[in-house]
Amino acid sequence: MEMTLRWYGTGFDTVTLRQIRQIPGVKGVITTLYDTTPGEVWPRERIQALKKEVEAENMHIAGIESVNVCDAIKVGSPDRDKYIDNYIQTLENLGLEDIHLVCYNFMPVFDWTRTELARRRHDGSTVLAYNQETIDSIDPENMFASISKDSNGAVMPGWEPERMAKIKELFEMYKDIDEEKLFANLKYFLERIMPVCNKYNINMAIHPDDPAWSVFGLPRIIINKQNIQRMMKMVDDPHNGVTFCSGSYGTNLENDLPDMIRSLKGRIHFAHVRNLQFNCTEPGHLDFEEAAHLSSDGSFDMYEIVKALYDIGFTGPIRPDHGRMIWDEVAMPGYGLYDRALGAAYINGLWEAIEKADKRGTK
Ligand code: CS2
Ligand code: MN
Repeated sequence: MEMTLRWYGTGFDTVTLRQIRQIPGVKGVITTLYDTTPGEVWPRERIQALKKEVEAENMHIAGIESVNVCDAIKVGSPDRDKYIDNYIQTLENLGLEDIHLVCYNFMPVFDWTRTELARRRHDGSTVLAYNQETIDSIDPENMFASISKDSNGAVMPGWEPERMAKIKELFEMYKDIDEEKLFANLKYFLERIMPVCNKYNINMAIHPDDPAWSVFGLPRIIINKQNIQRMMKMVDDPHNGVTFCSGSYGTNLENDLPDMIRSLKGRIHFAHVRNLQFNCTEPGHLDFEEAAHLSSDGSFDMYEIVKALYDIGFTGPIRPDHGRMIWDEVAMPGYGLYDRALGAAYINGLWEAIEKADKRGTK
């Protein structure tokens, strides 16, 4: 594996490349052109400029998160081919710049869904949290307004104000889309982009739906082992793979994370590692919050997750996912420097221990 950190780019991120470079073992960043709109072509010059900026701090771009897929492609509108052509052109431009990993998602309307961006924990840190009763009581069209006051002024990925301003239209676009149609539209998209991925050896890594079930009556498909297997079989190409995100698949307690990782051997191109703390597991009253990465701070066994990645011979980029807001940092919720740096150090420690035990034959 290669330890990385997500960076939103100058002007969008409170964290600098130099700070990232100072986290032990981090030489790669996962980045994006944050001001592009889904559906538009990423100009090659802008990709080059981004690369230069990262390389000037002695790092490299380990992958892109995300090249977002526009709604026309997800719903399969008559004009989708035009947008897929643009996506292919973006992939070509990335390939020409020697970038070989692209994370994306196929979630309708919302990217991740949380009900709070700054829930206070026992230790005074603040974290993103999800409460089912709150979800059930709010109008999805007001979701953005209800949580954005805690965003510390940052534009949250997938929750861009321009998109949220069109929320009614978005729901309208998806009204006839069920899971089968979404699968079919994903297949169509993947079949069209695989040739360019093969040409430039670009690994496509679909991010799971977060949380891993349907919200607000919208269909969600990248939620469990069975559906990912279906997604990979329907376009059976090694470049059609996944981002294994423990914090997203882990929202659904039926998902056995280490078992899922083992079943995805060879097709996990990117890993997001984060821990969740479940406060209530009763359906209808489910409540969880994002914990520190350390196993004992939350509900997951992080050793088993990292060990499963080690055991399948995972060599791709890995990153700590959302962190808590600690030490009075003011940053995009989930994306401060401090707790993610602690997460990176912890995951590095787990990996080193697992690797050394393996080499000594005492796993
Ligand atoms: C990320 C997602 O912050 C997060 O939860 O893991 O927003 C992820 O970047 C997208 O879903 C990938 O397209
Ligand atoms: Mn993730």
